[in-house]
Amino acid sequence: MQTFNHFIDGRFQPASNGRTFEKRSPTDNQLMGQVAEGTQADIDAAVGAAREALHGDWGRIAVDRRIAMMHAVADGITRRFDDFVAAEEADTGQPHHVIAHAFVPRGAANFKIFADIVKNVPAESFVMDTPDGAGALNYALRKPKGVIAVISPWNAPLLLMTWKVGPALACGNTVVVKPSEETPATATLLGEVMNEVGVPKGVYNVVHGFGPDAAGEFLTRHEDVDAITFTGETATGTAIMKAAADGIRDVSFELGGKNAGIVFADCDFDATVEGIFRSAFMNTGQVCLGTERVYVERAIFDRFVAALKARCEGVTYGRPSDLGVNFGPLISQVHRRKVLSYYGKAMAEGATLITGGGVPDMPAELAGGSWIQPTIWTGLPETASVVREEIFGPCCHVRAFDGEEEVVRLANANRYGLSTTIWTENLKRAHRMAAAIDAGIAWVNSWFLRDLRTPFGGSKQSGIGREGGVHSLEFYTEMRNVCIKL
Ligand code: NAD
Ligand code: 6OD
Repeated sequence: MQTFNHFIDGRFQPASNGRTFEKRSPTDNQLMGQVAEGTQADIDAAVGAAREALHGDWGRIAVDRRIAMMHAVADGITRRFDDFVAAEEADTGQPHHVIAHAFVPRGAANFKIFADIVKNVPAESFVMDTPDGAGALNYALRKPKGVIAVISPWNAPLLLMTWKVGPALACGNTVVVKPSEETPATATLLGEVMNEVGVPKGVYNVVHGFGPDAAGEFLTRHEDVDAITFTGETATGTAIMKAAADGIRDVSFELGGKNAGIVFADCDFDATVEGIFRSAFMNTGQVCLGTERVYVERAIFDRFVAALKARCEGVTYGRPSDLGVNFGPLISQVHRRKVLSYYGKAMAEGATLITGGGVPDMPAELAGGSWIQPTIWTGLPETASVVREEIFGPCCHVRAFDGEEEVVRLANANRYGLSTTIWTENLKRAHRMAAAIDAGIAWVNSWFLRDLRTPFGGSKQSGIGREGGVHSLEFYTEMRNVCIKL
């Protein structure tokens, strides 16, 4: 049995009132441990420690030393790779290959890349004329924004948290992280790494707990928080934006998606089936960038649906540590009830069920887990709830289309605009489609292929702002103009 305490001012500590909540395994619903339940006093202490560190060692540290420390954090994650993999597998129940090859390496990369960017980004400068002929020199200083609140979700906990903590710290800020209540493990473990590599106390703080009227909201409403970076549901983003309005705090939001996968008849068929399968079903469909709407050009529709069905019916369920397993459970029983309610709605709205639609038979020791079948529907109108709303589960609706104009109209008729994945061997068409789809990210013949220097974020109700590369610096620093009369 584990205890997940807060990490405040460099020390692990329980909640101020001693309260905890349970963390259960998604794999078998067994009790894994108790998590400190953050209070207002805990948030006050964490924000206070973060502010103190800004005024203290962290505020005074030389940039080179700060950058070296960020590399040390990345190396610390790599050194304790197996611990991070085990913690993330236990928290999420996702297969070893996803955690070990994709998510945990990104934890380390998120520290390295932003350290390098901060070190190398040039400063803006302008020389100007003055009436006396002497001139003046303007240059821009990048100052850290201050104390940053990081609110993160459960679907790729380490990747998504460090995607914000990495640039925030590299830019000289301090952070208070409120990880998802579902996945406390890797944020806690990162506290150990921070101490191991000598990051000053108060720079990285973690307060566990819930969102509304709890640690999350206490943090976003805290008057000494300078900016809020959030990944999660669009509805939560709305609540946080209201909280941020008091005190005019800046926000960066990575929110929900209902992303369209677009398959043209001229695609590389086998690679496309594999690509769409990954984009719809990786991480049991719990990826914001995932494809829940698939549009397939009519000429290959039947063949494509049959191939995707076969791929779904070949998945292997089981514990993350079993290397033959490639399909994990959903994060919780609560989330499974939500996804299953959509499975029910699809049928009630007249879907044709191609495969799945329920819960797989599992051996007795795993029967308590949040297992669910990958599911494909066809035959629904675009007005159906499973075609319009984000489900965040392993399911997609597949529809035939005729021509680019129709598919652009269908893909764009949604309130979200996070990503799209387009499959075609026609280069001109690829460029046209990438420009035409309303999305922050357009992948062509690929999906979730990430270069961390690129802008990342959503259009429409999928987010506010862009992070990644120098775009992260835009959010995590404030530019100050210095004008020197020569
Ligand atoms: P969520 O919005 O329920 O929770 C995210 C975090 O916000 C959690 O830590 C939660 O405790 C906290 N929270 C909830 N209400 C709050 C409030 N009122 N004030 C402050 N904090 C609050 O999201 P989730 O269920 O953890 O994650 C799934 C969602 O995240 C999906 O919608 C998915 O699309 C989205 N997501 C988006 C991206 C992206 O990059 N765009 C990435 C991953 C996940
Ligand atoms: O790759 C990233 O940087 C990122 N933010 C991925 C988001 C995945 C959503 O589930």
